Amino acid sequence: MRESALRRIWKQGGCVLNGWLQMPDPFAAEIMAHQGWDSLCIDTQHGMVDFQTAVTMLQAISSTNVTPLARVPWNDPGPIMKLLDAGAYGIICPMINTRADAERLVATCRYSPVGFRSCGPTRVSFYAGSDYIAKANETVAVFAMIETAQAVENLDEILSTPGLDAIFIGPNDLAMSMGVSGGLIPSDPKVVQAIDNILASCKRHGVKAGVHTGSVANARAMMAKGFDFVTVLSEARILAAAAQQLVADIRATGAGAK
Ligand code: 3PY
Ligand code: MG
Repeated sequence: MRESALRRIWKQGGCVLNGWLQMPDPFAAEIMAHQGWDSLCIDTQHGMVDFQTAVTMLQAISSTNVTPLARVPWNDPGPIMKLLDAGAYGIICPMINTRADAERLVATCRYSPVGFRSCGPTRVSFYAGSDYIAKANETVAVFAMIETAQAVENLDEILSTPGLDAIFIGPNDLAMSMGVSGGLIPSDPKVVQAIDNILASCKRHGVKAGVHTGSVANARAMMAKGFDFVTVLSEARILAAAAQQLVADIRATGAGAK
């Protein structure tokens, strides 16, 4: 079985540095895969990526040892199982608000007798190796997104779901569900406190804690707090920021001015 870098890092007690892919392009995914991230997540919820393009992006990531993950649009077994069959070594699922949501998500990602994942590892058995079916249940990482006030209320029940590996905080949706404006770098003290509380609960339950961050400083701060999985921006945001800076630097010299 091809190794999951994510699981190796967690076993060693480290923090996984995860990149985020929203552009529907295997070349962009390949470029990102060669930049030193531990894992890369293809965002099929808010990213511009359909299933067929996700397959080509997974193939591009396969040219490296970066662990491929996918965020799914919803807690729906059909698309989740297809992305697992295509090669995702982990699933990040939005809006897990109750214990029942979390149980359904875990069962979707696990073969019988643990869950009800249907057997058909069409591409992943070539990516992972011929022992994929035997090792899949212990390899695939299941992330429940905690991003609503309801999820925070039900946190202990969600975190005690057997087989749930990790949670992933969506700061935008969490803030909005708490009645304040969203953003990847939360500033409202209520949201900041909620994130600290979620992290502390994860530590108590032995569940890995992940968060989406909006800058290098924000990512470093979350790592220092003890998060086990930190995502920074996305390739689209990184491209936009770098291009904006480059254009501004050239304009600042007066070059090209009419
Ligand atoms: C959010 O901030 O709500 C997210 O889903 C980030 O991935
Ligand atoms: Mg969200």
